[in-house]
Amino acid sequence: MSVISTEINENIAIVTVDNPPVNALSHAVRNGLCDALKDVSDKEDVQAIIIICAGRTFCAGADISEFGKPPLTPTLPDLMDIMDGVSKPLVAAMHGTALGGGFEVAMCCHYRIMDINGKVGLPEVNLGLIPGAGGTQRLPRLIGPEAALDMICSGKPITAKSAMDLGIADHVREGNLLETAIDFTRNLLKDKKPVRRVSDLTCDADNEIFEAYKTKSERKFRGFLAPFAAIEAVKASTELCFKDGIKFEREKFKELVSSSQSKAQRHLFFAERAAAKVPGIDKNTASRDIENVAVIGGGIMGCGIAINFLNAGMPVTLLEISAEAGASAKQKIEDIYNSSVAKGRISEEQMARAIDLLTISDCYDDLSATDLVIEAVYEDMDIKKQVFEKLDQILKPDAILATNTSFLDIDEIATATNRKGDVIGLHFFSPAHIMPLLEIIRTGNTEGDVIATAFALARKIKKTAVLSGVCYGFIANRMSSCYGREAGLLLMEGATIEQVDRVMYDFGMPMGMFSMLDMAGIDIGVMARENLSTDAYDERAFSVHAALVAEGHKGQKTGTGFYRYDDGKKPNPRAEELALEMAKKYSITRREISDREIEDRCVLALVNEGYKILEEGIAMKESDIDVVYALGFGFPRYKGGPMHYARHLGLKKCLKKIEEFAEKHGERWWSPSSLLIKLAKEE
Ligand code: T1G
Repeated sequence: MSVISTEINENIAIVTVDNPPVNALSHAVRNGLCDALKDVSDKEDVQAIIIICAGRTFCAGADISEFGKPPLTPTLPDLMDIMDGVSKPLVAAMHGTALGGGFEVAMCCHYRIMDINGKVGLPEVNLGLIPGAGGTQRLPRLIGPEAALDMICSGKPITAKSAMDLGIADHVREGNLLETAIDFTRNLLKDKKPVRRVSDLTCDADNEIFEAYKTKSERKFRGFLAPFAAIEAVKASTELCFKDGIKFEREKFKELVSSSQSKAQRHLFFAERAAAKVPGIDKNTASRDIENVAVIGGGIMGCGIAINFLNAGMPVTLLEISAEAGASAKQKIEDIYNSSVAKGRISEEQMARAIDLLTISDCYDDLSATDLVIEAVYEDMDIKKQVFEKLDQILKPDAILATNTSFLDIDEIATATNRKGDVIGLHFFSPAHIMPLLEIIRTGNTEGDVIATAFALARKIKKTAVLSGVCYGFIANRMSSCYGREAGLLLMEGATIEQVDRVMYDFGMPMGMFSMLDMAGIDIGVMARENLSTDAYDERAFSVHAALVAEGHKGQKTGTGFYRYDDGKKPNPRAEELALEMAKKYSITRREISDREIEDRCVLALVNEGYKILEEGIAMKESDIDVVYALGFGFPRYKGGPMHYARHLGLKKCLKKIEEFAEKHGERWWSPSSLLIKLAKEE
């Protein structure tokens, strides 16, 4: 089947791209478009040309799977050159998401019309790139450099209305796009509208706007290369002629496409999509209809979980222990929505529609017709088992029973029911209505259709889901506790709170471990460890944490934790004293510790545990672990996740350091993963 077809409608040529699923500008598409445009340009009876796409969207960009391979001609810039040479009106008719190279193709046209629900955007920065087919030169000429900077550096698409307002779209419509495009083009010809090349336009701007934008971007795009390259390329559009600007853009693009950052970000792009591909579960696997949801527990997690489903237009019953507790939970949810309305993220009507879908209850019997129940009660095994016992008694036969537990053994929770196959873990990350990651945890008995249902639900609530088996902390928290262990031990051994945090912040984490603990509440982890036997974790590493909590230093919520917050953010002297006291208690000799050792121990603890999680079959593939740690804990996307980063460093090199740590700090935590040993040998 050809990916390009051409139809002549009287004096208009209609060139259609049909390359499912997203009409990516693959080599075949580029080749076909070049041939079609040359062909129809030569036809005397053709007076105008429309480019349109079949399927669900206009071209969604270059074919990302081609990156990293030798470029095949015609390249996208070759196609743009041909388009810029067309001397008949070229009209792009866009629907769906015209992104990246797709939007650049549209900007190479002389006129652009859009479906009212369509979007356009240049998301290349999300792949560690900049637009590489004229986007950084044409968009500023169309909408001005400042608006272009926002679109290109944010990578965020804009709606058809905004595109119209900005002067990108000439016409927006509802109804049949092709008919509209033909009518629009006929009018162009009737009115003898000229060929209107964007490359003929010019744009200029004060240099200050680029300096100001760079300063504004420092914090937001810390560590990333692409946004700053984009600023340079847009700046070039105001200083150089179009031809030289294109050359500048091309050079920058080439640097980025071969960079480790772009390879890492492209890896995550595909990894996030691959996570939903579970062996034995595919489009044909039956899943259960989930029309309504119940959440048990109206704490901050329960409320956040409920909001996900309310936002997806699903009725939610939130069960609390009393009417008062229920009212307080409803207030929490309303406060969250009110804050989104105040920030202009949603309208009053959207909030009203969501709240209308919410029912508060304090009676389990109200859940008897519920399709899916998610418990988000106190992180205590006995309490969770009591909840599941009750649910088992009242829920209808094919209901799904889910737990939001972060650590606990879900196989054990399931023993409280007579329907183990219907029990699954749905582990959300706080704040649950914002964090994009969902860990789906299958027990030894979870039915395949229950897993398939969970993945379908994740798509519906716009979460990226990763499948995990049952172990303490599943993938995310098990790995994070290893990183936390090393941070705690480094503090005892002589590193300072600020040093450990600075090193990992400079590595690219959103914040250091101790800052994160203060934000989340140090007491959460302390309470979780109280239920653990002391051979399950390194008591020394978390002794300062426990002592701080015992003295009321729980983190930001109490004003003091590892840091104090009464006068800016400074290390809490009490925490530093406790580090000395605990080092003495555990006879740990303190020493000067290098930044290099801090980074190696924190990162390689993640890597080693990640390979252990893989070899135990808890995670299905390395890329799943990368998705969990990038989306769950903000591992820098330009490093691709712990496992991708380990391969970037070299597994042999990683293994050697891990063996040195085992030598120095003992095998208990540093015994190298056998899978890592195997893979390092094969490297
Ligand atoms: N290339 C190759 N495959 C792509 C693709 C692309 N651009 N976009 C999507 N896919 C695959 C994806 O891997 C998945 O495959 C399937 O399509 C459905 O995707 C020169 C250099 C368009 C908003 O960054 O944002 O142009 O898993 O599950 O949720 O300047 O896909 O089914 O095998 O995401 O409906 C710029 C990336 C490229 C857009 C649709 N464009 N794509 O979302 O479906 S660089 C992008 C998306 C570029 C130029 C530069 C989304 C989507 P599989 P999906 P979706």
